[in-house]
Amino acid sequence: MSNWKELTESQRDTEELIRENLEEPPKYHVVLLNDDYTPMDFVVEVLVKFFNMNPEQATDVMLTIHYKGKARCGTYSAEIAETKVDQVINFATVHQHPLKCSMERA
Ligand code: TYC
Repeated sequence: MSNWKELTESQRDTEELIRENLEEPPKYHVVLLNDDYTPMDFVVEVLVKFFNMNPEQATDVMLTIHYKGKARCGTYSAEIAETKVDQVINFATVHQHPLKCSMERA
């Protein structure tokens, strides 16, 4: 292999690496799911506490979940979305509610 070919190949690899690293990291929606047992007030509390909603917004979102089955509560980087899901599930578990929370690629 000639030195020139090696040079252009390594240059192409470098350019590819730069392009990959310039891409925006993926975002994730954090989603709350409806169930028949978690009290409405508790869901409102979760939305205020972990998703920085005011009580009116939180009530709207809770009712959307209640009537439609689920709703997006916020969109974050992978690490932040994972942390929110863990926090919500831990908080619900401690209070013995079966509230489900997951993340979806935005
Ligand atoms: N469906 C629940 C009830 O009637 C309320 C609820 C709303 C539960 C949203 C979960 O993510 C949820 N008590």
